[in-house]
Amino acid sequence: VPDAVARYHTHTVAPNQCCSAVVKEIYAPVSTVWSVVRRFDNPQAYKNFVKSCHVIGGDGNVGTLREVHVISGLPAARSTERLEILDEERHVLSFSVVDGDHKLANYRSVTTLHPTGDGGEEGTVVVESYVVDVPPENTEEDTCVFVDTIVRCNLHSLAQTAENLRRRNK
Ligand code: A8S
Repeated sequence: VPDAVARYHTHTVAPNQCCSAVVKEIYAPVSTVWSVVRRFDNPQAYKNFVKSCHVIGGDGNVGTLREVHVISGLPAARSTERLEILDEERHVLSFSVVDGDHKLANYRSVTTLHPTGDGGEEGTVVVESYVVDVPPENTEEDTCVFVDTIVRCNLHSLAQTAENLRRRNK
């Protein structure tokens, strides 16, 4: 784990940016978790804030663009996002935010999956880190608290989704 984490979760952070990471243990094999995470075209499979998502360009590989609409009640309605890394062997997905009506300028996240469990039940540790500009009227801390909350919610529902799939596949 340490090598892969250092490799993908070391970010260059400019003075006006902040960076953080969330870690979540999931009681399902990497293959099951990956089957959900790898679907750049279908984030609504586990991201509860996403109302709809449409691929607006690209062939599914790096450079593919999606337009995400989020549920009401959030300080934003839509986000345009670009696939940056999709590594099927190492289980790495990364995307960046390239447009939208929200405050998360230059957002980029990296999600990696790591197997756990020796002998018994197979599990997965998910690491998701991000870098984002701190909006002019905000502090670094408030920005990280806001984004950490969203990412934590997403990984919580990813766990539920993957653990349900695991139960079904047994
Ligand atoms: C993700 C991560 C984040 C998504 C944020 C941080 C967002 O979709 C929401 C609210 C916003 O204000 C910004 O992996 C934006 O999706 C839920 C619309 C980008």
